Amino acid sequence: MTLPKTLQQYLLTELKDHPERYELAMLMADIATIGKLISARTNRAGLTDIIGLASSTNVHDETQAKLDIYTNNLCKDYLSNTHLFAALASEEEEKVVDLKNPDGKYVVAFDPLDGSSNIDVNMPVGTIFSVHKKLDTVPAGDEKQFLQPGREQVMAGYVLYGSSTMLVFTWGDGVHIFTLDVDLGEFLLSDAHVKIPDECPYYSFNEAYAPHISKSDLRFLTKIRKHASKQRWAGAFVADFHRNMIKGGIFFYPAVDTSGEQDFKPKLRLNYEAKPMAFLAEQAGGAASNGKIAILDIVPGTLHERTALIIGNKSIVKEAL
Ligand code: AHM
Ligand code: MG
Repeated sequence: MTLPKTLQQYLLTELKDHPERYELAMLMADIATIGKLISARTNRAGLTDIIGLASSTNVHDETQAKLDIYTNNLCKDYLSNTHLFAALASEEEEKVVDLKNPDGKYVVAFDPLDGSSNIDVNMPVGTIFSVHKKLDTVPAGDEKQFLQPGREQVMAGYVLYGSSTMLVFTWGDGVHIFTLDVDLGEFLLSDAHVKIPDECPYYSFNEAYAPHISKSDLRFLTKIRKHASKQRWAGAFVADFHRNMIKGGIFFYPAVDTSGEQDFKPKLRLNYEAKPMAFLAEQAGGAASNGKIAILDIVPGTLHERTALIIGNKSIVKEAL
């Protein structure tokens, strides 16, 4: 019987050739554990309502809020105990969290539960992470730890909680996919060195925004619609990115103006949404840009900075530039 490699086996095998990756392998194992815990909790999200009704408490709204908070606290608490990370940034934290690990050599940025409104309706959600080396020139809890360009990332990836739970990551030598075997409680290697197909059958853009984007973005959208024959919008970036990486496609979230005053604003966050996915996209032979420069070359100005994003098929991303 052949069984695919478990994540642990994979990481240990890699360490034979790259002993310098020891700490990153440990970090990956920690993030995988967090992914398993969040997977178990999101799978029970619908049941929490039933349990709430049984005790005659309507916890519906609270439950949703709880899941965002639960995932954020889990990342924070778990990682502060592993002593590998010095600091954490998160969509759910206004400021950098100093994890008080003086020996920590890395800092991590999280979107703990991307697409969290999908929880209401049993649709996919994800956890995104981006790892940088800690800068020794500033304190661990300084925002500057996270104002490093995406090119400096040493590891990045996501966990997708969909029809199955998948861990997708890169540490700079391709993109590797592991699928959670719930019975074994292990992530098993399902695809190594994934490449985005050259064909681009899919595009992901929220069509409701078409009347609210700039003229140049609309011209680009027209091109995308010609290239791709199918439109998909999961409402969770992780899920849309994943489809496009596997099947071939392009994801487009430009700045949007809903005020009618030509005040175009982007939505997605640079540090814990665009940067890690751009690292994955480039490692899978794709590209990512904000319409002007590669996402990985942007030097973030603030922790929660937002960016326009075009990511996926390389030749189409190039057309936008
Ligand atoms: P979130 O991190 O608060 O969940 O917001 C990000 C999400 C992305 O996952 C998704 O692509 C986008 O917001 C959907 O936005 P919209 O509802 O405007 O279509
Ligand atoms: Mg998000």
